[in-house]
Amino acid sequence: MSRLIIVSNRVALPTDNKPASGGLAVGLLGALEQSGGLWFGWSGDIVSGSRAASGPLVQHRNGVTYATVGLSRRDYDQYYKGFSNAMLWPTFHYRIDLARFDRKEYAGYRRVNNLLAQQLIPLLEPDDVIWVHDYHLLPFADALRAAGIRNRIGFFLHIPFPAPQVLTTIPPHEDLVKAMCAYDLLGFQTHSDLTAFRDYIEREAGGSVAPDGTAKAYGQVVRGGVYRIGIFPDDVAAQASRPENRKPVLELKQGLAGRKLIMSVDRLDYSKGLVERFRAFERLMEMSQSRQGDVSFVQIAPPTRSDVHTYQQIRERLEYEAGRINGRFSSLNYAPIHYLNRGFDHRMLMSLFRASDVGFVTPLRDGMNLVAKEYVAAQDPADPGVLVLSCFAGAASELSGALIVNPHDIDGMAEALDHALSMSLPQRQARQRENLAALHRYNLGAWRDDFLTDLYACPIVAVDATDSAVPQASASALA
Ligand code: ADQ
Repeated sequence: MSRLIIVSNRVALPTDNKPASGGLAVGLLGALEQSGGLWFGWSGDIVSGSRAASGPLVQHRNGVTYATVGLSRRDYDQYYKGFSNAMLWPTFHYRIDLARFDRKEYAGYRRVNNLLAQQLIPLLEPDDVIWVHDYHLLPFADALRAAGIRNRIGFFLHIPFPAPQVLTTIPPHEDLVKAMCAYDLLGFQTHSDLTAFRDYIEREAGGSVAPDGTAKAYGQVVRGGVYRIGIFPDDVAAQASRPENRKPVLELKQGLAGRKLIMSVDRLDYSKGLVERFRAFERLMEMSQSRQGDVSFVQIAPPTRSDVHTYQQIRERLEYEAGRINGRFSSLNYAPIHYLNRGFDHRMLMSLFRASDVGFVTPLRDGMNLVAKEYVAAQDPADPGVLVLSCFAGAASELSGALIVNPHDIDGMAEALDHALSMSLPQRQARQRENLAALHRYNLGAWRDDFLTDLYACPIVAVDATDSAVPQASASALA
């Protein structure tokens, strides 16, 4: 079996006290352990320029090899904080009002992709299969191909892929999509993401899409598919009912004094629709006097990317909204919103989900949204909570048992909360069964295995003696 090489922007090494965290890491590690593979990427450290260029640090943990590199301050500012998070992230989430383009940052983005590719090359073996993750690394395969690497290379985009009208607001959009075509296989979260990519190929790149979905553009051939990322629902269910968490959950319940509980958990990000969500909760209070004092809303959202300006702004805005709404509806022994601006242990979060009545997950745009899936998996089947979910999360097309809302419709969200809070037990159970069936169908193992099966089936790139930098499609890929 070929070795699997995973490449992601950040590599978090498991330690003795802290095993691999998050379902995604666990899912990918499973595949790495089987193939004796390697995980390559940025260590998260900012180092001096000479150390950044000194080659990866290679470490072995539990049968997996980790190769990590540091980034210089300039690389971090231009590649990570700049083009990736101030241009690609907002634009791919349809927030062109928040996007900021800077040519130097784009040059830095391409430079760091080249630099990372150069650092990986000495570690590669001829039949390794390479799986690259996310928007920081759109041109990574292009950099490898330019250096003559012919291995199979696949890419999975964890965030949405925008419609061409939005994508073309990025000045070097053509350069980016051309670079993406250097991959053998592109994986997207949903059909609308894949369709957006194909639309760009046909309408902007003057390329074509064959009936089998293979795209041909810029003299390159790339396959594309939808691979719905999931979780391991049984693992989440086990975490949610851990006896260790019983005490804090009991304390929470005592604090609620019989009130119903609405729960939300996100990274603090403007794509997650937090302000609109707070307003919808406020509208629920306005709509119905009986809800005042009867329901509490817990929002957990630790800061991320806090050195990016727009993230500082969203934090200030939310603190203001939480204070304002609490000022309106609190009494001496009741505050409607508990806004916790810090991280929690993942297993504890799953127990809190189980203890709640409603999971309120309303991103303005989201690739998939694993929190929605974790909320469902954490529920007690005998007395499940109700998921209220944004129609703009990838998960909405699978979780038909959720109450689907438009996060721009504050009244609609408030009504959905009201409906969820008053839903009968048989209705909740029926919805939970529907959602759980979807979770099992699209679990994390299926996502990983389907993607890798398709990647291993891609034909090896043929060597073209006239131009080694341009990968040539094999005839079978066009069939
Ligand atoms: P994220 O934007 O980080 O991921 P999401 O999928 O909701 O969003 O969460 C990923 C993981 O982070 C989940 O396991 C969740 O429990 C955890 N998490 C989120 N908030 C947390 C918090 N406050 N404390 C602790 N853990 C928290 C990106 C894309 C998504 C896509 C995923 C996976 O933006 O659309 O679903 O990648 O592809």
